[in-house]
Amino acid sequence: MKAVKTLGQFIIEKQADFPYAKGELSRLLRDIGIAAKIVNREVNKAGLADIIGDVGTVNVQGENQKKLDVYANEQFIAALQSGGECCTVVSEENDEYVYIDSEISKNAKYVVCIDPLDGSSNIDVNVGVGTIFSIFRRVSKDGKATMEDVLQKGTEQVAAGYVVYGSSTMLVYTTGKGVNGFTLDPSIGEFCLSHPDMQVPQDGNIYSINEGYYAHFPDGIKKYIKFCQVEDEKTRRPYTSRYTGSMVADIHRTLIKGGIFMYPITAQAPNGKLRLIYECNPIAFIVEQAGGRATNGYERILELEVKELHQRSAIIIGSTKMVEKAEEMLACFSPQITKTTFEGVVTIQ
Ligand code: AHM
Ligand code: MG
Repeated sequence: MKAVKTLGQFIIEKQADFPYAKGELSRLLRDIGIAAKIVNREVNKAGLADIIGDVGTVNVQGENQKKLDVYANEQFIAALQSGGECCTVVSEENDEYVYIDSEISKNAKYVVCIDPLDGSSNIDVNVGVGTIFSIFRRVSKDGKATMEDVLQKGTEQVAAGYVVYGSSTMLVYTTGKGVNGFTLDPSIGEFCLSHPDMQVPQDGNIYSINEGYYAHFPDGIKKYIKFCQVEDEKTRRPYTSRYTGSMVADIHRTLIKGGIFMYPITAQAPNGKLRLIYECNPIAFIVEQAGGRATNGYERILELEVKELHQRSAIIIGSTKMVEKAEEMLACFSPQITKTTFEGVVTIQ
């Protein structure tokens, strides 16, 4: 019988890939894994205890904060604080970045950017949710971390990952040497290696987008959606459509089965909806490491300038061939958004 390999064992083994590493990144990943187990326990209980629903507060994005958003944020920050390897956290749930002010974090070298509970509007209805994290080495030498430390380009990430709390709970991460997935075995309380060296298929037949906003998409995206829907035996079209409203769940499926996930600019979200630092960049790093492609339709996500903490971006990501096709169609049209009505087409932006 094959012995199971836990996340902890795997991280220690892989430490040798970084000849000068002193184990800090490994400890940081371990701490994130521990917080993920605690959050998983609560997510699994949603519905039983008084943990579903809104807190009654609104975050910097203007979104209602769910009780579990707040709980997950506290758990991850507490784990990073007690671990001692992280100097600053950027979180979807905090307007400003959070200094980790403790004696053991004095010399901490890493910045962690996190969406503690992505897709949280799905909690109340038992659809999968996730956590997304991104790790950078700080640029400044000492003292409190600066804006320069937190506004680094995606290409500077040293690690990134997500946890998907779904029909089973999985942690998937990369340190820039491929992507590995671990499934939580509830009987032993450990993440165990279940998906070594994950590769996103180069082509696929699933497209994932909130088509409810169709009228508000740029013409290139409308054209690509139509391309997905027409019949063509050779290219296995029409494709299938899947969209959960939880990016982590949609990306996890895309990694395993292939496909394309799109959240383009829309008339309501002229810069896109998803946040660059703690949603698009980490997911782009993972998908590229698995052999896929990640762009905003025109430029590589990982090379986008980061100007502010909660900056948004469009994202088109997944199987390389599908993303390239969408880019090809975007290039044929103006990036302008035109509103489709029953009467015809009206330019609105
Ligand atoms: P959140 O971080 O506030 O949960 O928002 C991000 C989520 C993504 O997981 C998902 O893909 C998207 O928002 C869904 O948005 P929409 O309902 O506009 O399709
Ligand atoms: Mg999110």
